[in-house]
Amino acid sequence: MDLGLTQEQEQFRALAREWVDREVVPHATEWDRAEQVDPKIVGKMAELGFLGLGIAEELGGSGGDFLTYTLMMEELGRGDTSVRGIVSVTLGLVAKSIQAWGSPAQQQRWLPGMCAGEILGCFALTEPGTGSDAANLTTRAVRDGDDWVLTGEKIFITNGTWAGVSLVFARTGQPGPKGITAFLVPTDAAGFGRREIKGKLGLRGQATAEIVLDGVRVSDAHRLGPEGSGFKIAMSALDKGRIAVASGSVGLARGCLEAALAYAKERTQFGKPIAGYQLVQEMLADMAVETDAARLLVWRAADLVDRGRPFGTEASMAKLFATESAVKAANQAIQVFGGYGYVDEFPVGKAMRDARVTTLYEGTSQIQKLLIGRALTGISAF
Ligand code: COS
Repeated sequence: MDLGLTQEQEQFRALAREWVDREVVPHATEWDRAEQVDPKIVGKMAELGFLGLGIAEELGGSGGDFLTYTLMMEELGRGDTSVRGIVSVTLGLVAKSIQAWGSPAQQQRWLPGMCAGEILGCFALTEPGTGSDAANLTTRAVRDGDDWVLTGEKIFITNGTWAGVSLVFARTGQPGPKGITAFLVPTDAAGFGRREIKGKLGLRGQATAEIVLDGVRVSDAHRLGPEGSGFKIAMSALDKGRIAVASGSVGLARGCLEAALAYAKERTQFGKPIAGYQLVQEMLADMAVETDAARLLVWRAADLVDRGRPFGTEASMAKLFATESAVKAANQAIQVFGGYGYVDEFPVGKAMRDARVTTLYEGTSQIQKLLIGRALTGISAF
């Protein structure tokens, strides 16, 4: 067993780390207050090849294995979960689904622009009435000659108002998972309405939207994969997406640990730095152990992906542990900072608000536990 990174992976991580320190960390608070990251960040990430990682070079991507992708997620997650989300949805959920399931014409139409940061993607699965129970979604796509007409509502869609292409999951047949088909819908299509959801607890820099499809007409050439395969496309994207969320959460937890450690060495109470007190060291030690353990779960899942082995259960374990650990780490970091952790002059309050969503999206902690339970027992709770 070799838990070391290759020289290429080390170099990539160093580049991403330095870039995040320069381009993301200094602005994260201001973007959080403004409820919008600077859109220019997208082009800057594209220049470094971040938005094409794992996409074939002939389609405008920069290649690279899945482990390298998780290294990028960790660094972006350390800097700002909103920025990490823009990439993990555009690249991880949408572009990679197009690469895996798309026709050559669909790949040519969307992927070079997505890798160049000119087109963002959004993943339109969740609906007002179906979150965890995604197989029961009600958005409909009805065949009309060579076209499909889509009608329905989607909610909590990351990049919703920024995206140029929306991967929409709609019902085309029977109830349940086998009646769902995926479509690549240009967001400037007539009848495609979107509204940004404001007032979120965290992830404020990222455009989260409600989407209304009011008779949106697309040709059959916009269908992604075979009819009835939409649920499979969504679930296989989410399997890898969950590793990305896990890795971003490792980054978030590491950011909290680094901030708390630096602060604890600086802050003096009762005549000595608080880092010298055992109860503070306990919090720092807990954060360090859980962050490292979460990273090892992420790397194991990523390694399985890279070796072409089944990884779904390991992805669920990584997501469950890393996201819950990130919430704990942010909470402990606030404890170390005391009153200063409660104002946004320091980054840990934002980390707490941002961490909270990670146990909800791309499958709640409860869904991950039920998936792990099903793998252990062979009995499905759904
Ligand atoms: N990869 C590929 N195919 C998958 C799959 C996966 N991870 N999971 C299920 N499928 C396939 C199954 O193989 C099955 O097809 P076959 O009968 O041809 O084999 C079909 O999809 C239906 O499977 P099943 O009925 O077993 O569905 P599940 O029980 O796996 O799914 C849960 C139920 C609750 C696990 C699923 O709906 C889920 O993950 N919900 C959470 C949704 C979510 O994460 N939402 C967040 C949206 S993004 S913010």
